[in-house]
Amino acid sequence: MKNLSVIPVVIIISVTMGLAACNPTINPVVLPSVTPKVILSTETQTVVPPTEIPTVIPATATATATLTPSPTPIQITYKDLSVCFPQMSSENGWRAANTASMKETAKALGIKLVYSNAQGSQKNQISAIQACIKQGVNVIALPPVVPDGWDVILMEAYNANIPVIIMDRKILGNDSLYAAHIGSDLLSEGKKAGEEMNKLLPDGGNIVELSGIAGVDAAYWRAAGFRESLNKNITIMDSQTGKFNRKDAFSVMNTFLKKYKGEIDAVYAHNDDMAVGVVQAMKTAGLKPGQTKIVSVDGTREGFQLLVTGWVQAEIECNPMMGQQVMEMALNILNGKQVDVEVNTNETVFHPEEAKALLPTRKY
Ligand code: GYE
Repeated sequence: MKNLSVIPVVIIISVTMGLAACNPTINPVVLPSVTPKVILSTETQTVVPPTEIPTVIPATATATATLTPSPTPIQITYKDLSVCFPQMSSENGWRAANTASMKETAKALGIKLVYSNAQGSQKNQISAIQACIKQGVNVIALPPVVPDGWDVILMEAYNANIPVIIMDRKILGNDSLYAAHIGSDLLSEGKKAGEEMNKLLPDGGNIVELSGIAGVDAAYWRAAGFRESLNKNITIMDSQTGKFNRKDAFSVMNTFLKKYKGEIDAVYAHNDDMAVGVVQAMKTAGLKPGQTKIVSVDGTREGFQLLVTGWVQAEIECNPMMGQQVMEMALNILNGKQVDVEVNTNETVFHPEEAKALLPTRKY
């Protein structure tokens, strides 16, 4: 009897998920997971007998609509959750804070976190997701190292009824294969950076840009937004990738300082690690704080220190502390609740004036 009552539920939901995938008006992500060990309790769930399974499910139907409502719906709690977190890398302080936020939140809520570090490789991230699917996790929270090439693995997760939350960077491809994206508004960060640069150079000037890793959306949108808001009287003399790290940024800035000696009024760095490298190069070249302005992105403690010491004039915040938002969303999805498909983290802009007071409480 037990087995019979489970099968129809699985069939109904699979059929409905199939339809949802074909119909863009249905977001498959709001469907509850059917991972039996968490969702279904045959003791309390009344199930539609096989003969009542509709042969054609209307396009607007949802999985919950096909189930006879149980008198007391089973609510999943945080303690039931196992979340797969195939982190992309450990490239800098921002990433470390992002990892810590996920680990600390999971610990505090009693969630089982399946963490791995892909060392910057998409191949490793895909293998980690495959292992998680095998293991039968409830949710996958994926910070994608690159935007492309996710459809096949996301389809595997989809077929295993494991919802995926994309976090931090975004992906391209079939957006019906994942539940939602939680992360920064990268275009807006770029625009804010441009606005800050305009304020620093009201009469125009020459600047150089240290962009993030080529092909990564954080680099793409930060560059695009910046160009959108930058005044026409400011010239971007050069733009090279500092690969989001201080070592590469140091060597790029060294070259810039030699090539454009005395011509650079300001620098736009796509993240704080690179701003640190830029400052090292400026020090080596004998520049003083504030002589050449810097606008940077992230707002890490190190970035704040550069604000306080006068090297950086504006910090565009990019908040890595997403643990709470990701876990809350995971729980809501599993409980069949509607979730927003695009959730932005709260972010602001910091200047030297407020940096000193805020530095002691800065978490990352
Ligand atoms: O700004 C940077 C990190 O993806 C938004 O990645 C993130 C970026 C962040 O390396 O410091």
